[in-house]
Amino acid sequence: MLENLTQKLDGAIKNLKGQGRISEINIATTIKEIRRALLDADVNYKVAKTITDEIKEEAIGQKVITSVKPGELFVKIVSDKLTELMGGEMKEINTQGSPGIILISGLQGSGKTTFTAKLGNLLKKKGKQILLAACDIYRPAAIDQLKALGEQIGIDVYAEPENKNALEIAQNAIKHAKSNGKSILIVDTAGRLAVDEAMMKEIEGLKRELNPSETLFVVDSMTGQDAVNTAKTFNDRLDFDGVVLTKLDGDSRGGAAISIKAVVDKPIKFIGTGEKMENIDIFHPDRMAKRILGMGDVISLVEKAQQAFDEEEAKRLDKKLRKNQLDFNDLLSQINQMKKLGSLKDIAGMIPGVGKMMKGKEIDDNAMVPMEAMILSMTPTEREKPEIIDSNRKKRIAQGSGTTIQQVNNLLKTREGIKGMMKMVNKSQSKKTKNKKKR
Ligand SMILES: Nc1nc2c(ncn2[C@@H]2O[C@H](COP(=O)(O)OP(=O)(O)OP(=O)(O)O)[C@@H](O)[C@H]2O)c(=O)[nH]1
Ligand SMILES: [Mg+2]
Repeated sequence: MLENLTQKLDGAIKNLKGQGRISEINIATTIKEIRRALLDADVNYKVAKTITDEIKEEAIGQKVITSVKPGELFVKIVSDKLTELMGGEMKEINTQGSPGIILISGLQGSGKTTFTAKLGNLLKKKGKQILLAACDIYRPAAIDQLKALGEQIGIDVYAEPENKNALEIAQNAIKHAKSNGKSILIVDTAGRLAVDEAMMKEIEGLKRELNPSETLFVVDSMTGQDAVNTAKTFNDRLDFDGVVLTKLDGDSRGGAAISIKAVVDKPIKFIGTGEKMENIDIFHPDRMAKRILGMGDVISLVEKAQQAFDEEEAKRLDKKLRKNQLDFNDLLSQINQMKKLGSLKDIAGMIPGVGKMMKGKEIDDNAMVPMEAMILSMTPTEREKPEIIDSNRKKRIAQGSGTTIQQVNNLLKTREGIKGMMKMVNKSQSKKTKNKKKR
């Protein structure tokens, strides 16, 4: 996510790192480079100019604090400025009402339908009763798309395939939600290729009549400056409550994330980072700023992990680990858990330092595939008692999984490595408990 910008900002700030203090002279190049980096990332020109002017002013005005190096101080100033620019505090959505109604708007292909389902899934995990309404009456496949997603995440979808009146469908969906004990209704609507009057009228009418507790505007971050312009046009007509930036996982240069709040004065509330239902993040300006500056985002990573990991499964594994009984069934289950976290590249970017370390290196999301294939080629007994895997079995496993004997050997070694590590953890844990007992 936004690797290019991170890389360039890092380069710009590096110049300052060796300096004893920040001065008008040594900061000039850095500021210029930061501005260029922002412009290259498609940040709105005015926004880039204002923020760099402010950074400069603040940096020069800083008293010299001997304990803080100028480079670090400067990174902090930039991080604070970026945070402020992206809205400062995280802003929650309003789901009050019976049901609370969330209206989704945006251009064609921006990711509205995908987001409708992702948001439903997120709210469902928080224990809410969700209903999705299919109000895209133009594209015949739209209803089926939402229904398929609803089925996948176990959420009801209200649709009327024969009805050509979006407002009527939405109103019936509200009734349906009420009589079926649903607390939140998310309304997916139709998009157009470009802003056009008919679409604007329709979405305006929906907002007026439904009186939603929250109206969200979904925009594809890969469209760069256009994303900001469309947001402005929609906001002028719709006065929406928040922005959803999708496709931040792709080649998006990220400028939209940085400029939208400044230009439209509406907060970004969610970001989409992939096609899967789990690829949705609540937008936290401070965490995003840290991520952009390559400082990592451990909090988001932990939250993601907590969401993806099945607590029961974690407990079971922990028990086995402590008894030193880890087998390949467990490794397989770990691989499946990892997959739920999202792309390895995104995960790497969230760990401080790792994103930078991996810069320019391709992180292969398929790295786990051979490992998984090899484990799947083992018999149940082999997975439980890997020590019985002799050269004949190795050969069979390699053939079955399309790998080499060397790879099978490596996998077996990996397991030994994990076991060794666990032994160490166990030892230090038991020492800790012993110490506690002493006290
Ligand atoms: N990589 C990536 N793809 C996404 C994301 N969000 C949506 N997509 C993909 O973008 C395409 C369009 O998404 P939809 O949800 O159908 O978009 P829409 O706004 O409902 O489109 P219309 O109904 O035609 O107006 C689909 O292929 C999605 O899988 C995202 O965050 N990242
Ligand atoms: Mg759609």
